[in-house]
Amino acid sequence: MKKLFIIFAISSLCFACNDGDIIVTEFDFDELNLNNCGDPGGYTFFNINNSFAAESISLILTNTGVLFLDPGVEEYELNSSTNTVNYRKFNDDVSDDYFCSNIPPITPTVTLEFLGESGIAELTTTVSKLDDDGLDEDITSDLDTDGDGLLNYFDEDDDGDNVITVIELGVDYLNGEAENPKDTDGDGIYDYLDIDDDNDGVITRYEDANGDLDPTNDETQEGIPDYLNSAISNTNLIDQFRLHSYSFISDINLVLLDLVLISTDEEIIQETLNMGSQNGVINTTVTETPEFID
Ligand SMILES: [Ca+2]
Ligand SMILES: [Ca+2]
Ligand SMILES: [Ca+2]
Ligand SMILES: [Ca+2]
Repeated sequence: MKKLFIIFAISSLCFACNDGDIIVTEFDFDELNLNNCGDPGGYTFFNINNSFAAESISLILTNTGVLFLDPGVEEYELNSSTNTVNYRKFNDDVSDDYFCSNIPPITPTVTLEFLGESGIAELTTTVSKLDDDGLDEDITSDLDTDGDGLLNYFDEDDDGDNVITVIELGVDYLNGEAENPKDTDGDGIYDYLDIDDDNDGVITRYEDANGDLDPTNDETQEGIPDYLNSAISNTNLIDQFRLHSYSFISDINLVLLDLVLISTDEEIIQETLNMGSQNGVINTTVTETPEFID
């Protein structure tokens, strides 16, 4: 068996046989071209290069749980049956369907294939959650002012009074005309962190006469909601949180380590092969109602 030991150079790889013929090819996979399909239990990752040669590098992972939800690094041992890597060259351009459709297309045909015999697949997931509530909140902080389980940076109602932060900040603050967020009762606690915004002794969440979990639409005196009117103290015992929403985006990077690729008569060893990154592998809006705990 011909052997060649290569330390991977990120964008290109050439290897030659002992007889001097150049067999492969440039590995020239775009780092931002990682793609995937599949579901919990079986994911396929692939990176296609149709620019200079019709070639692909792919990884099938089986027996996984749900991926992409939690930040961190997961490692998977490669083998030739359940967690498999393939490097392939084709006789024509190859599409995503080749990897993702239930019935793979008949064409193009594979002209050269290497199978991963061993190695490690290292999947790094980065998650960002944002509430877009008008504040520049510290995404490294564990602060959860209202104790509802949603950290402030992805909690759109930071004080848990059922009036969302973007409303409680005030228009003047949002458009840059006020230096500080609104503090209706002047007690030194900004409304978005104040559970009793008018300081009348009835918390804002309870000044919700119609009980729709929205204190902004309850006006005993026209033009001013009860929760901002210290002359009105309606009490409606509501110990529930409103529905919350925040954006959830996860990005991934996939690297193959100590990879041993074999074909019928060759073996390649690579210390590191970066299969690339995929931004927004999940890009969605999460809605949930935090559990109210006394
Ligand atoms: Ca919270
Ligand atoms: Ca917030
Ligand atoms: Ca408030
Ligand atoms: Ca009031």
